[in-house]
Amino acid sequence: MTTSAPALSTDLRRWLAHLSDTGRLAVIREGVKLEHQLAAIAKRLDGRQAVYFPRPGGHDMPVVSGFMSRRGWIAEAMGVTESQLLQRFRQAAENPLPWREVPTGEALCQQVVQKGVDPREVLPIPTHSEHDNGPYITAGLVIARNPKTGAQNVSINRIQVHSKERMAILMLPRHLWAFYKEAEARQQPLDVAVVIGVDPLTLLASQAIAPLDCDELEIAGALHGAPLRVVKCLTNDVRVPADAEVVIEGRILPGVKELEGPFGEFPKYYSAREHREVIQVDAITHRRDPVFHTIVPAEMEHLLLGSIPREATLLAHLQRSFPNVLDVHLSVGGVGRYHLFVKIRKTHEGQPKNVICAAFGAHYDIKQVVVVDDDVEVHDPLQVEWAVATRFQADRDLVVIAGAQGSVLDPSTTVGQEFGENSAPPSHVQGISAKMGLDATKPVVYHEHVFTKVRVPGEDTEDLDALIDTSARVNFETGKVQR
Ligand SMILES: Cc1cc2nc3c(=O)[nH]c(=O)nc-3n(C[C@H](O)[C@H](O)[C@H](O)COP(=O)(O)O)c2cc1C
Ligand SMILES: [Mn+2]
Repeated sequence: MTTSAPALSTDLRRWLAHLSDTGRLAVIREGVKLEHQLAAIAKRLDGRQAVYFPRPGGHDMPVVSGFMSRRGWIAEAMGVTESQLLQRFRQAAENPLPWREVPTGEALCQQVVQKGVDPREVLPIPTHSEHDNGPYITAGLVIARNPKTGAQNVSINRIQVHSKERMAILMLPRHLWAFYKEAEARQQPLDVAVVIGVDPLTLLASQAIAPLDCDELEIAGALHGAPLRVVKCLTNDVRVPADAEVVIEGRILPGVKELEGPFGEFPKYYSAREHREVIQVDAITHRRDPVFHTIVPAEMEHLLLGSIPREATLLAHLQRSFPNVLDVHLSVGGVGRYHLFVKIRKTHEGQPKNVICAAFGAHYDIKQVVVVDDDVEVHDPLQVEWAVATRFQADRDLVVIAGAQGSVLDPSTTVGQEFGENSAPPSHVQGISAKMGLDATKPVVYHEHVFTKVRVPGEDTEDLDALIDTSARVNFETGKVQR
């Protein structure tokens, strides 16, 4: 396995040039509208080509989208094959590499400094989905420091830009939220940087499910195979990737909330309009001629950035208790979050149900677990469905748990709930969900060939390139082959 990634994926512009050189980047004509049209085009090309929009909505700054929209591209950016992806990510997550700080003068992201400006005027921020409440930053890495320890954290959070100096942010109860609550308890704002336009591996590292106080920028360094160059923000102490395209410096204000949403989210539904925390903008810094990155919600770039680091963590978690767990996959149909497929080498009849229970506890988003044998490819949903069709019996192999915590963005968890003044139930009852596990494994011992998968000797090994005669044409009147 290669351990150092190729340099092209440690730099956004080189990665974009590489996609372009290999026919994977579509350049769209100038003047596309930021409202809906840009996202519509990016969505049409989702998973096929990244998209580059010069001068969208009359802005000088171009927008790029979809440069991480295939599993194979992400593996390529990491310098490994698809089958090594999870192992490589896990290795980096377990061996973070501290960053290296550079002075302001060496940081590309601070070449241009703007204060007192409206983000909507400086930046080409798209409005994505039909019912979105205006323009949203969807690919911003929010970096903050733990007020207690000073350790940094990185996450992507959707940010609604609704006035000159203020932006509303959705923080689910994870690390950024914990830092904010700590600052708020001291009646202090939480300093943040919103970093837009980073290299593919730093983007991926932002999604690591790491322990509190593990700075995900160090996981980015480990993925790069070299310490990430960072620089201190100009108006606060947050350290940001020095070569990022755009950085918005600001503070999440204590005790201030403004209405945010609706917004089309990863499950392909809208999340409700609610009061959310607010970022006060202090400065915008950027490279000369920067590129702005937007992620179209619920499309492949969004789903994969979340699902691959999660798969890596879930695999590590399950393997700690069950060494015979071989692989996991969060299916695209399950929006890369809700449906987990687990491959095991089963030795005891009860094992799959234990694995199911452990997976439910590994992440609250997981709603359905299917356990399959080692002759089933978990990354292929057709094979998993075949295993369910032929190895699963609902009265014997089904596990159901009622009333557990699920994803607050799963609309089916709201059925039967009272809706409050801003169309959402109170937060402590949001996302209550059943869990379902399916043991789709075959018995350890079975009669003769009852569970032997049909195969034809040679089906995997016959050399078709050598065997297919491309110059031959058949005369179907005579049945003879001609050349
Ligand atoms: C495109 C994208 C958008 C996201 N939007 C949000 C969001 O609005 N709020 C949120 O809490 N998490 C969001 N996430 C998920 C977090 O970024 C992710 O869970 C992250 O790993 C959390 O970091 P933490 O474990 O350090 O808290 C988003 C992820 C992606 C890829
Ligand atoms: Mn974290």
